[in-house]
Amino acid sequence: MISRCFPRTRRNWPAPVKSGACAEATGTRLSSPWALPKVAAAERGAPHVTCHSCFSLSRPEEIMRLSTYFLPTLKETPAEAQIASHRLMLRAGMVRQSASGIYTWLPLGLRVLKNIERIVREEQNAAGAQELLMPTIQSADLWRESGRYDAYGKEMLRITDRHEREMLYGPTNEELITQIFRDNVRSYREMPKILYQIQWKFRDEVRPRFGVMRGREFLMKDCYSFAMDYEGAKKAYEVMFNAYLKTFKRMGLTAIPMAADSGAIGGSLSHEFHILAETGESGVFYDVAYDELAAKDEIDLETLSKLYAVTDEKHDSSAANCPPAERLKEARGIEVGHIFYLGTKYSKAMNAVVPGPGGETVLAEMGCYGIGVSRLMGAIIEAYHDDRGIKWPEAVAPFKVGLINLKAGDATCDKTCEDIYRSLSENGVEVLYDDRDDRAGVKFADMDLIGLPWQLVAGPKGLAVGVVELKNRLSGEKVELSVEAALARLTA
Ligand code: 5CA
Repeated sequence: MISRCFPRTRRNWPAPVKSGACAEATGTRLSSPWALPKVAAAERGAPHVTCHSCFSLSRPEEIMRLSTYFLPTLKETPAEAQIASHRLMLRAGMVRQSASGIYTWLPLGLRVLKNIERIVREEQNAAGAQELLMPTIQSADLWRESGRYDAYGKEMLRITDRHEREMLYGPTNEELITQIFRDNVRSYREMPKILYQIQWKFRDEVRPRFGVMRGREFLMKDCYSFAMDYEGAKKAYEVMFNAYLKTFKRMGLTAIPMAADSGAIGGSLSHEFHILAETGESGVFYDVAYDELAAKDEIDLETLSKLYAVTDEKHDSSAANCPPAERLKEARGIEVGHIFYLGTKYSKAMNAVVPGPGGETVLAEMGCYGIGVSRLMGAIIEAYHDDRGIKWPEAVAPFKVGLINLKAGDATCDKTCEDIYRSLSENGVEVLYDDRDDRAGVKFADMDLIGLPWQLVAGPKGLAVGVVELKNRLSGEKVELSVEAALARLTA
């Protein structure tokens, strides 16, 4: 049995104690620096101590401990943040601004971003779209083909490489995907196609604000459909439309599809998906019937097209389908998605043709479909928070459970918490363990701030009579129950 040091890149880095004070636990000799030594069950309850100089781990299991997790929370409200989601993302240690509208995603924030991304990806795949990944840097010449290089204006970040070639950081990808399609799809037999990516975009917004809500660098899911005719394009639009409703619903959001302007992307039919929020940047008008429809899973375009829901640029109280004042709601919305029927705007400009059954050349009928993946995080927080912090819906939460040890260092509390942690992990439940030696008030406040759906609290008093406390962050409901019952509730 020897003591050994682990490489500094290991995950779950424990907080070091004073140099030389390392109470190195015993590990067996390892064949590779990445292998984990087996730790006897009896040793698991041993104190968790490490040393500045050797960075060794006393107990190397993969436990997400708050004492070592990189979670720089803030007590004070940052002055620059004007809306709740921005304030809470900064205070909960999820993001940090690197430059105006450009953010670093810290571990807690990144976990949520990945969850949002996963739901978006699953629903795109389920809708028959295929994922690819295009570069962030594109050639200016490609954009000259569509005529958008000059038309796009100052929002586009233009770059010149060392050979004086003009490049740009993609604000969107219609040109690039049309080129890929044009160069690789050879026959009507390969049609239709729906291709998407989840990739960073850059738009040099005049007024980046509200944190990730209107960033300059942001993560977007952009999807593009190619069909042989208008009917095919309309079908793809409808499929995406329903996929969007499902996607937002899975995140706990009710998104209202609004007839919208197509702006810089172009095309003749377009819907924006809005989450209602007082802090939303867009004004919207809609028929109260949407509130009832929102509860449904599938909504067909036919039903929707009869209802009135528009962004303020399109609002017209004299329109035939505009409801009377008592049925018309005026609100503010956060645009989390935007879909467009493009027709042949890009295929015509870039000669994206497909040979039809009779050998004739057919211009591809296109659509494009965007979701603001990073913006969604702000939108979810706007919908789910209180004055103490975030209240994550389970589907996107960074961890499902926050396990609070009220007396770190107490052998019974430590052992119970670690057993609970292990048991939950083995059942696929993600847990963040607050093992810090700190006041209960601090622990409760931090847990409320970061908003994990469940808080499981173990303290010496409760354990003495065999109970822990389980709190639901969303409802605020608290119950005392046995460890076994708590585990059963959380793994059900
Ligand atoms: N080419 C299409 C999508 S394939 C497109 O670019 N559409 S878009 O301009 O409407 O953007 C799609 C979504 O990205 C928007 O609905 C919004 O949710 C998000 N988005 C747009 N600009 C920003 C921004 N500056 N910061 C954060 N998210 C943004």
